[in-house]
Amino acid sequence: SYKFWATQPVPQFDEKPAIFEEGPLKIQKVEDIPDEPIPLNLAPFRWVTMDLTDEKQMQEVEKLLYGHFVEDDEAMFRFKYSTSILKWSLMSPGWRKEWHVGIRSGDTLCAFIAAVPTEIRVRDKVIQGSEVNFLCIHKKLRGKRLAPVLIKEITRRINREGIWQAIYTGGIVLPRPVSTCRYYHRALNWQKLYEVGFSPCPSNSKPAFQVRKYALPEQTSTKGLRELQVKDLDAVHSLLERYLKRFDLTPVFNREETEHWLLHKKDSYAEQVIYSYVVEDASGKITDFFSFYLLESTVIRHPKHNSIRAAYMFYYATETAFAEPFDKGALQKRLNDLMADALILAKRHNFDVFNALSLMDNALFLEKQKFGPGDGQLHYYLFNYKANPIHGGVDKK
Ligand code: YNC
Ligand code: MG
Repeated sequence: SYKFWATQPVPQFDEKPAIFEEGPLKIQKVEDIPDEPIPLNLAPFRWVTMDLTDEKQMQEVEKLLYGHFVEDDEAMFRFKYSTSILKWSLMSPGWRKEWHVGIRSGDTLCAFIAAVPTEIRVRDKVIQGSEVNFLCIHKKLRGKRLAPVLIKEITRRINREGIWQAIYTGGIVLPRPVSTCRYYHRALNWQKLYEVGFSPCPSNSKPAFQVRKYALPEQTSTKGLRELQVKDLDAVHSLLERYLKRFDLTPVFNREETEHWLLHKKDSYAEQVIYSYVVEDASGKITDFFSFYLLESTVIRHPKHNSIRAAYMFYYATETAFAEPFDKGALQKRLNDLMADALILAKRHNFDVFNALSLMDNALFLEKQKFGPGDGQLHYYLFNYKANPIHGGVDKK
């Protein structure tokens, strides 16, 4: 019943889940990829390449997503990607203008899809791939089979660069997730989350009790904790590289990418997106780091609140994971200490909620730090790559 996805090089649901050799599904050559766009047989639409260095075009993308991007099932909240977070997400090292694809009707931008290059490691194999995101079609143009056209066009543009694999995520089930995670939420401003309808009050509780339950200390407790600085990047790059090897599906960041994804640059962004902290021990060694990013959600039609400021757990790592012999209890303790401080810092920066997924080592701290499971799932997909199912990090080791 997946009319489009049944035609694509992705694993299908009827294929037996046996253990198999991992690798590409379909091999092609660049010279066999058309150098003309996929036909858009739907007047008055035309393809455009969005130049996101042009403030006006960046604002057009922001506006399309502001009105039409991902909502929750009850249409209470919608992701609100600022131009700062779009710049951070879509202009990462190696980005190409041609991978910021729009459809205009007359002058109006009415659909978008984008990708950036990334190295993806699946178990012991490293793939030169791409990450696809921001697939968005104006609400008035839904259900017209425009999404497959956008996907085929970005595939063509990526293939023209000799790249044949992609990673993407989504809340909906498509053929066929390589991994599935659950969202967890930790209230920082419970009263506001309650008012906007995000956090219900349990029947055996009262608002005042809930507020107390989620209260946080003013001060962090980890000795040597401070903001990430340029001088820390080599140490953080090495620590992150080693830490990510503990998991089966990760990006491979070079030093430049580590800088881009983790270091806030005041002069480049109107608004701070990435918040990163390191722990420096008495000898000056970086022993741990963690990071989270800001993504607001619009509260749709609410008399008092316009948006929620959500912190999303991003990358983290700790030397504690490399103790010989491996000590899971020590790792758990260290991660809980670090994440307790992450919550305090997010609160200090006026975030309303801290979100994390059931991946990496998160199961070691989610419950203790008072995260609760949400309704949402996030499915991970690989395009043109067959891989055995990938489970959360903690289950594995
Ligand atoms: C989705 N999210 O199943 P079948 S996530 C992929 N990802 O195809 P139509 C999707 N496919 O079932 P509409 C999808 N949602 O017949 C729907 N589909 O095989 C499939 N929402 O097309 C769907 N953004 O145009 C069906 O649907 C076909 O008008 C139907 O448009 C869909 O960015 C959409 O949630 C999602 O803007 C654009 O509803 C629209 O409904 C919308 O008739 C709100 O399409 C925003 C939203 C999705 C966020 C994301 C990741 C996208 C990944 C795309 C796949 C990339 C593959 C790799 C390419 C590079 C390869 C290389 C190398
Ligand atoms: Mg459509």
